[in-house]
Amino acid sequence: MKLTGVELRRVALPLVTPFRTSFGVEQDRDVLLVRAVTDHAEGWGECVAAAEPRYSSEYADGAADVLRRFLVPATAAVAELHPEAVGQATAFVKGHRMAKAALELAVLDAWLRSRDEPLAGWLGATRDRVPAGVSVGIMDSVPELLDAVAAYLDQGYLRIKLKVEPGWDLAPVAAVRERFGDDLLLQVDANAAYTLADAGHLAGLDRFGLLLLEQPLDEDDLVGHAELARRLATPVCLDESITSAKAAVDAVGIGACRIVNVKAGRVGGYLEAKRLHDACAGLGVPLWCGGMLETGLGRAANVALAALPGFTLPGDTSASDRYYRQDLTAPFVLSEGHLAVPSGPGIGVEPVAEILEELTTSVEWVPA
Ligand code: NPQ
Ligand code: MG
Repeated sequence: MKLTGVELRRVALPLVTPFRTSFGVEQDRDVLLVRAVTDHAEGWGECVAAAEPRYSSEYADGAADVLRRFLVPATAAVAELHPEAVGQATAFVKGHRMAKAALELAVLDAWLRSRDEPLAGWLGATRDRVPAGVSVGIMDSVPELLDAVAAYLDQGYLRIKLKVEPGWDLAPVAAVRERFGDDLLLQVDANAAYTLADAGHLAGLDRFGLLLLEQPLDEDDLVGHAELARRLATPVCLDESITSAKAAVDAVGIGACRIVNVKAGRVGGYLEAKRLHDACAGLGVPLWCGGMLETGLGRAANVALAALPGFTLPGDTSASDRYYRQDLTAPFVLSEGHLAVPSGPGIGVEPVAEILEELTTSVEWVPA
């Protein structure tokens, strides 16, 4: 297989409701899509980078720049293209994992489609549906939050994740526990909004029986997380800090976390995510699949990954309508709190042509 060229397409999807986290408020998902055209088949990748570098250092315009100037040319120079070759050909570029992951997924999708093979099976998935959790943004009031959580539970979501920040933590968690009971699978995500000085305050979460506390401290602060973890009964889970399979093994090894949130984009692609899965599953570390407000294209690949046996907790793999009234693909829908793993070749879904055109804000062709 040889690369003919790559299309970099920006698409803007309005969110059904603003999504507030400790790092900002999102109104629209401005997303970079990558379409790999090869001599055998075409494939889609979705870059998880946001428009602004608030969750991580990467952002969509930066990803497009490194793709057009470095990653696509290096991949186009590969004579016998295959999924592993993308990571090898682009290894000279430091960082830019989300950009690399998007290109690797597009090539992987094209390669799997040319072989008529679904992504899930190729990755080693052992299930045909995955349990769905939902990430619930920071709200203006506790009653508003309780209404939102009640609606998600009515829809069938099997696990609730509350976004927290200083000033919005113990009270919302207490209210959700009080209203929905101790059996509700409940966890919180701080997106790095705290410091070690908050350890005593965060220990106040221990009485709520949370599944986990996600990324309380800075991305770079593994040692701080290890110290915090020693002071909490609630298990610490890392998201932003986990940039590779090795980072995950190291974090677990020093006691910085007991649970890992896996996002293929954050670790540089699905191949690295698979290596992370195999290493952590071997250590008995519980995994779950994170989410980055993906369109149906990225969501399809997430659901395939979440079907691997090491993913023992429900993920942020929500239905399309959690985020979008109109998804780019046929919508992912909840059935008894689960999403079906796509069974078609590659990622198993395609954009609906008219919707894709309608939501596209720019298109650039990068020839090989
Ligand atoms: C997390 N996701 O686990 C992320 C954070 C997040 C579902 O909570 C645009 C792009 C907006 C990426 C908002 C969930 C985003 C984003 C939140 C990622 O930390
Ligand atoms: Mg997170």
